[in-house]
Amino acid sequence: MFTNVIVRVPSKSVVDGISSSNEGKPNYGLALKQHEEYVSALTKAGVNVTVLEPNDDFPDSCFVEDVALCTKKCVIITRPGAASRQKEAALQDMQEALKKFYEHIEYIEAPGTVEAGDIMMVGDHFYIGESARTNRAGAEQMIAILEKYGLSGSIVPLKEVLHLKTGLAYLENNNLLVAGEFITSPVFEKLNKIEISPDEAYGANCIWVNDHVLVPAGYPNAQKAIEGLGYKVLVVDTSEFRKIDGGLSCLSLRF
Ligand code: CIR
Repeated sequence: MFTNVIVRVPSKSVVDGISSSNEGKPNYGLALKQHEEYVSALTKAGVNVTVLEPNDDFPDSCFVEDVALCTKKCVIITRPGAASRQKEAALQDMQEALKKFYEHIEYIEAPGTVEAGDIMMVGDHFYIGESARTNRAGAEQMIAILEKYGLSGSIVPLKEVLHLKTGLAYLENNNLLVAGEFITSPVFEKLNKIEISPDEAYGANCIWVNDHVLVPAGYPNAQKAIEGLGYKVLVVDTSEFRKIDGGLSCLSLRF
């Protein structure tokens, strides 16, 4: 069960977020509206939402998932690999919000880099994508911290996707949505893999929140597959965040 969620309202500078897509810049007004709808879907799923103020200095700062790994024992503040995002993790309002919930706070240190969009929790185990943003030193530091608290981690080298959870979503109950390079990956063999087709790959970035699953709007086959597993689906439009490579999971910290 998740009780708490932290989000950050997108700033006007979100239009300059890092992007590898050719879909143009986000519409700020629409991004704000979609963010509000995201928060209300989370509220429907029964969590308390802490909403942080927008920060214009960091165009990608609404993607709070990347700056911390929240576990049931401790929170680990990351050190993002994207230069423009490195100082996001140290933002005071985020640190203060996390301190309200966590007694144990750990930090990833140089030369390690980690963005927690690369980390997927499955029970007490954490799969860590080694990516353009999360390096081996960062992943190893993360595993050492997790082990200190009786948790575990393992490294999954990534080939194509930005972050591990760009192509994977663990929906609890052994169910894993998989897209792209993860469909054939032997790493997740023990889980019940639900394949998301290439034309709906973005739809693999869903989030489980207390028996509800938030699913992005516009991915009907992914949505049907998730409904077929018995979850209560909440559809949220994230078109403006998709333009800057962001999805549903990136927009919140859940714990
Ligand atoms: C970035 O490139 O960092 C942002 N434009 C998107 C971050 C997406 N975050 C995530 O997948 N966890």
